Amino acid sequence: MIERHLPLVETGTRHQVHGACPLDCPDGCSWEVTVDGDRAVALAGRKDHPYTRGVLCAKVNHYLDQVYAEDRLLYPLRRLGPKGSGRFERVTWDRALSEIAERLTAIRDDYGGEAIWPYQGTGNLGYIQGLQGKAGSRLWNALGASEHAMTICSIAGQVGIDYATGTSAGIDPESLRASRLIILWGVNTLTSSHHLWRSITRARNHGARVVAIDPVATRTARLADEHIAPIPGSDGALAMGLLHVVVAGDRHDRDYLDRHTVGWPAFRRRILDFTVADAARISGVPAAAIIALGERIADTRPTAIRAGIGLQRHAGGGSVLRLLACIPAVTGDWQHHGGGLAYSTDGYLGVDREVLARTDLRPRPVRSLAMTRLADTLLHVQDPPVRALIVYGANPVVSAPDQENVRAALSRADLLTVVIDHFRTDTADLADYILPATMQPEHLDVHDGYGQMYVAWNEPAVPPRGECLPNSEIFRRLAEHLNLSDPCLYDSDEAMIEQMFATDHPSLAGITPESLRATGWARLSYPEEFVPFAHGFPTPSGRFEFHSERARRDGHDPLPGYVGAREVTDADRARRYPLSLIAAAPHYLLNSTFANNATLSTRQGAQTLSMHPDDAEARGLVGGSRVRVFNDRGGFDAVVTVTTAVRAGVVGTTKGQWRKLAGDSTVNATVDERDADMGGGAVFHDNRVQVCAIPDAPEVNPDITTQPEKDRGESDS
Ligand SMILES: Nc1nc2c(c(=O)[nH]1)N[C@H]1C(S)=C(S)[C@@H](COP(=O)(O)OP(=O)(O)OC[C@H]3O[C@@H](n4cnc5c(=O)[nH]c(N)nc54)[C@H](O)[C@@H]3O)O[C@H]1N2
Ligand SMILES: Nc1nc2c(c(=O)[nH]1)N[C@H]1C(S)=C(S)[C@@H](COP(=O)(O)OP(=O)(O)OC[C@H]3O[C@@H](n4cnc5c(=O)[nH]c(N)nc54)[C@H](O)[C@@H]3O)O[C@H]1N2
Ligand code: SF4
Ligand SMILES: [Mo]
Repeated sequence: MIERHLPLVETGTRHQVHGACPLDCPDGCSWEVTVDGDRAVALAGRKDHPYTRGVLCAKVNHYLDQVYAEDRLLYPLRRLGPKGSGRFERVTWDRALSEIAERLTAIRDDYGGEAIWPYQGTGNLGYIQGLQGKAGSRLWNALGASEHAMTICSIAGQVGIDYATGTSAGIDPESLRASRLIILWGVNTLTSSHHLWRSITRARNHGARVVAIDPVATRTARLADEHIAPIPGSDGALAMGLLHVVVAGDRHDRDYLDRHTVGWPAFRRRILDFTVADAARISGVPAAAIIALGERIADTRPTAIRAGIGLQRHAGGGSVLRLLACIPAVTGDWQHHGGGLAYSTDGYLGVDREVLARTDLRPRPVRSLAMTRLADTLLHVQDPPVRALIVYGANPVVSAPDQENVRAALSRADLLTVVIDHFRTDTADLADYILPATMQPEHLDVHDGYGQMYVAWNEPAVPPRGECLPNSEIFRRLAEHLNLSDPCLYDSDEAMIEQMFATDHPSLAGITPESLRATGWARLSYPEEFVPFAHGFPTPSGRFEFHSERARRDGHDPLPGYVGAREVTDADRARRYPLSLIAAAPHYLLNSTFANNATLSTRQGAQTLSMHPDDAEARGLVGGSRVRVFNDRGGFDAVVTVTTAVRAGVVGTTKGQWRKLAGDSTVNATVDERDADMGGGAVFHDNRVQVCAIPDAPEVNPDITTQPEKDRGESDS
């Protein structure tokens, strides 16, 4: 009999237990759960945490509502009736897991392990229960399952930056406090990572200027000193124009370029050949604004660029981040605290990830399946076909591109689909088995954040509701039902944490599992004024690589340059679908998480579509008009907001709403399953649509679709 490793839970009267937010957010907050008896009664940001500073966010303030929600999954369920009928029956864990194990074994015998696709999303970023540690990897590797490629979020930009700097981990975002010019490029900081605003405010108090570059006047852009609104996907041209201003004015840092970079002469020629007029024509940004910002960049040390993930969801997404990394190399900003590019800090926590993943357990090399090619892979890939899909921490019916085909693919009668989640999501509706997972106060985990430099411990605070189990425990039990013998498949959560910390990586100096468990959080062991590339770059040459042999070998241009969007720039498509749609982060939801929360979904309001007055007038639309937003892939309904916050030709909405709560379909019904230039990244914002009124639909009072931004009686961060 295998020992069960359920988390230990203290019981007693009111006490505090420290933990961390598990969600896919750069801020990686540390929190404190107040427990009364065996119930979590309050959740607050850790006051002593230098990044969280006692404040969570508008979403996670409602996290405990979700823990105790009536619609929370509490027991394993098995499908009754045809797929998608929505009828399930309660079964025991043993029954569910033994039937799943039997099906997986048969599939593996008939088609090989690669017919199994473990489809892990971003619902939990933990090292034990979530994505950072690729929870479940050991089991999937022992089975020889296909590898799951995380292409849905930030990969294109990571690959692009890596060609130039040798890593995708940029500067410490908190170093922005020392910046004199901050460029928030394709990021809606106040919605998607609001804790950074403190560092920005500190810089501003010392005279720094903040420029937002976004096709949409977001709440972040509105609070910046200057807003530049390029055509979506044209940022590479804008970056080249800015570089042209710096270099043509002979304001580049020759000394830095000589000592720390390779390929400068060729890249310099490319910059000089790309004129400000080219940049203005392609980006739609007036030449005067490009010249003014280029001169400001030339004049201001240190300048920091905070690039968002939204920026790279286009065909040229890798190339544009590669170009943004070049700006601080040309100006020499990489050598200054407060200068350089901040994109992700993923990688600074130097734990041993391989000991968690254990790819050595694979019986043979396996194929990799891209998360963003779910429909195509399930419908068309053979050799072997995918016969089992195990979905956890993900809601692909909502979040993946090509929604109509994702639904069709998940409706395949011959596909075994297991969904492990907290709620009956749109994806769970199409499952054969739904398994209930614990939520953050109910399990053990370790976290970092991809926009800060801390590590955090999440101690289980309360017993799991119903029969919920941690992902890690579900995988241990499944391994047992599969009769797998490798002892590492049965390691406890604590044992895995010990293993991942058993490294002498300098970032962990002074940090042990025991010390972390005691304190709840620690700053990684990097200098307070951290300048990551002060002494060189982790590239093959040890320098910043304008010219990259690795890029050339991977089939890319060896030099950085502008690569345009695909649909946005397609003239033929533009005739049929004249509007470029951006579906960015919603303020009150986190991806599709919280869409079933009554308070937050009310605050988020109906699916709105922001449209420029000219585009609205041309279609006879007014604020509150109900419209269909569509292209040849599918469509969704929305309520129009007429606003100059978007430029003409661009419409804006948000991701994340559940299909079954929003109507028949949501934004990703219009998005193509297509790769960006690098890393197979997704292209959510490189999407053309048409919009028409829904005949006879009553107008909706636009004031009730989204509540006024500042009048909600609670902190709106
Ligand atoms: N409240 C909330 N917070 C979140 C999330 C959420 O859903 N809700 N999601 C989390 C996740 S998973 C991620 S990856 C991050 C994402 O957060 P961000 O990095 O902020 O990314 P997005 O919201 O997709 O897009 C950011 C901005 O980029 C703009 N944009 C789109 N296309 C272009 C372009 O071509 N050029 C320029 N310059 N700008 C462009 C959009 O208009 C948008 O305002 O946020 C995380 N935080
Ligand atoms: N149109 C458009 N689409 C987008 C984007 C966009 O900008 N525009 N952004 C994309 C981005 S950046 C991302 S990251 C993806 C995110 O897409 P997904 O990875 O699918 O994330 P969510 O939609 O939040 O779904 C996460 C699910 O995990 C569940 N979950 C949370 N914690 C746990 C746990 O501990 N165990 C288990 N088993 N389940 C858990 C939650 O309840 C939720 O149902 O969406 C992408 N989709
Ligand atoms: S800001 Fe981000 S990390 Fe912090 S509580 Fe909210 S979602 Fe979690
Ligand atoms: Mo993401």
